[in-house]
Amino acid sequence: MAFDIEMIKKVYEEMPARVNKAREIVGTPLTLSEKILYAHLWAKQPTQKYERGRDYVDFAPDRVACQDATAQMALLQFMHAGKSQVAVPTTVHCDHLIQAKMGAETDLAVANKQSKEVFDFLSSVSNKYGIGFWKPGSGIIHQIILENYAFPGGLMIGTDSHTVNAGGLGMVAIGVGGADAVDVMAGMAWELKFPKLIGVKLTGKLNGWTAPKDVILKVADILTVKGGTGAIVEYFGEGAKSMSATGKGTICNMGAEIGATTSTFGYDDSMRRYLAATGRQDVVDAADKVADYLTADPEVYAEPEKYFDQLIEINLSELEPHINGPFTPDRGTPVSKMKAVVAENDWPIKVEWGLIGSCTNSSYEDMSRAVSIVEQALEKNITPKAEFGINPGSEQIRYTIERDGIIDTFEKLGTKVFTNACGPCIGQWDREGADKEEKNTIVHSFNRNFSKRADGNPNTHAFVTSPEMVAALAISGRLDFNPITDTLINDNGEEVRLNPPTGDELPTKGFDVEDPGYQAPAADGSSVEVIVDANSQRLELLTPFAPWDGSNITNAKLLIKAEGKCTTDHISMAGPWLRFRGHLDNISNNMLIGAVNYFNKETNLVKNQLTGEYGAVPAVQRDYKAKGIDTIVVGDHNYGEGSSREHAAMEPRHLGVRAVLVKSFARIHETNLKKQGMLGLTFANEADYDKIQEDDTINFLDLTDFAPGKPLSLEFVHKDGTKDVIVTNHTYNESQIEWFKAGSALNLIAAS
Ligand code: MIC
Ligand code: SF4
Repeated sequence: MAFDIEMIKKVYEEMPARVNKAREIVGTPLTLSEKILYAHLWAKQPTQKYERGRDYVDFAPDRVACQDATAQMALLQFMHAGKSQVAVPTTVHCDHLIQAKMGAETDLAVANKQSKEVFDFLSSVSNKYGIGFWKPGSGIIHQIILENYAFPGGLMIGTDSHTVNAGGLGMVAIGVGGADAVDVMAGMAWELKFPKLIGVKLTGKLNGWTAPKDVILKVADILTVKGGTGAIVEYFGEGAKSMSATGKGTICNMGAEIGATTSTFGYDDSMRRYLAATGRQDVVDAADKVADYLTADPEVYAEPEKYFDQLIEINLSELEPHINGPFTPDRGTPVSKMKAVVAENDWPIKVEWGLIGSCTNSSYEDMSRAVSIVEQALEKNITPKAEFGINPGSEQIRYTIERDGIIDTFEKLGTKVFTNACGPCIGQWDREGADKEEKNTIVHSFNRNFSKRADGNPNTHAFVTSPEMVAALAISGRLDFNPITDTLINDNGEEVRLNPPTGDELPTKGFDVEDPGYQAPAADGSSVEVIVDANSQRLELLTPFAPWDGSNITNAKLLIKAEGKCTTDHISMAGPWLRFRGHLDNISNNMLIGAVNYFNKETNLVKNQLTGEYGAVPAVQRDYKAKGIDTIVVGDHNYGEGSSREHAAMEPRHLGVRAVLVKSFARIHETNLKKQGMLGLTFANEADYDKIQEDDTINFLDLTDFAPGKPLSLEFVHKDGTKDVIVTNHTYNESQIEWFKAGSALNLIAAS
């Protein structure tokens, strides 16, 4: 479990010279993000200035993290890379495949049985290739990374969009698809378009009911789900310093929900305290020697408007608790407006469940502040009106909050303590009655609230808020309850008020744990065998995708024109489908089943142009594939928002979709499409989306001249014989075009 202090010291040793050189080349004082990025160039010493939002740059990350649901595909790909060991420290975390139902003890045992094959596979691959393995029940990937591996000034990638959580400890940590992780594990450079920079200046101080979560709920409301695309969000100011490291983690975590590449904070005392409390005083000692390099230059914070591409200012003293939702994390409502907004909309007022946990909000501080509200309910004799569930972020947190009586207090209120894992956050929730699809409201401290996400019920209205607000709303049982102004009637018929939450940033008696759930890899893994049963329904070895045949794609059919929000949850749903994440053919049966068909407004019902009949998207696509007919998918804005799951790109690739043409892409998904040898295109003229008709046949006119910066023209032949030529843009550079030609990026690695 060693947190590789030698590697960290080396990063710090090399940092000053590289940053000083970068400052000279860039010619201005540097932001923190620039310092970290320039200190991690693949070429080591900076030799040129990179244009933000334009230049693709090769980086050398310090570390890779994978979670079970994405690690399967990442490691199946890595097995093709022909390496005996991973080239950089890497860990795998089992957290997504554990369903929440009865409570931790039973649920974990069930998961260990049901997903044995997958856990055994991940454990043996990890053992073989030198990867640290965190067993089921050890905790949620991002919490474990924060507790053990994250360090100020580091660069990390992870096969999960919330890898960005590690910004809470001053890292640049970025979510990627598995194929990107394979590059780094195989010892190659990792490519990223040099991000734009958004500065968020935090003044004032959080107080009363307001929590770090409210900062990001507010930022999401301002920037929307695509406002952070292609940018790093850098937080600074007095308000930043006054927040705990885990609170900073919460803010960075949900930066994924605004599409940001990542978010980060400068090194400060809160990070020192957290590192020391988690047994890493030596990281503090090493970081202190280069502290100036772990934060932006003072000129930047003095005149931020000069150095950031966009600047936002939030006064924490005036910030209100927020409740965001339903169905999208950027629909923010301050608590004082909730009564009016709930009444205006047809949202069910009664709160059925309050869930506290997920990688966003499962720290010791979160649990202790939430329990301070629960304690009041007990003391003031209030019976909670909703059910409660919690998922501690790690075994270390669970053990410590049990020792400190926090679990006991939660349980007195009838709370279900689920496994230290993702659980309901990713639809791993066997919620009683969800199949009835009744309209209802739940509140949670998670980050995402897309339709069907938590319990599979499209009519569940999920609202995202801070853990302490979840506790208050669940106790009151009302979505429009404002704990700052409203009172409750207790069991004795008295009017009572909930006082603002209190809690401890870190456990006063220190963290404690008996068995954190870690398995170190074999020193020499060459004799370790990795077994995949040929008849398995859960795992399937990969067959390489075919290379491009060098000709234009012609006579392709439109598979679906997706309307509105089309997140990775719509493209490759999680929940029950998580079990097929290691089996490409099986999971392909969920391809695009959540996307809304523009022509009939239905999900999973598209026209098969060959038969004229309507069928499920995967079935119709399999029919085209069987007949050797190519297809394309058309979509709206921010297509592929949300998860890093590359299944959303591999499934269409596997089933024979050739191109995805949309108004705009989410970053990770666009890269995933490129890596898997697909064409990801955007309308040069957004209004052309309207020209696409249900019975269209598509001909590429100039794919044979595919080149960086050169638009591609597609001819859409309509049913009545008329045609529209639509010009599309793309962002493929030279090497990415090679991935397309080779059939996938992995085919290129395997060939070398
Ligand atoms: C999520 O929050 O949607 C997930 C599940 O953690 C995903 C990864 C996955 O799909 O496995 C993510 O955010 O990248
Ligand atoms: Fe797990 Fe939810 Fe965090 Fe994704 S967002 S890593 S599913 S806890």
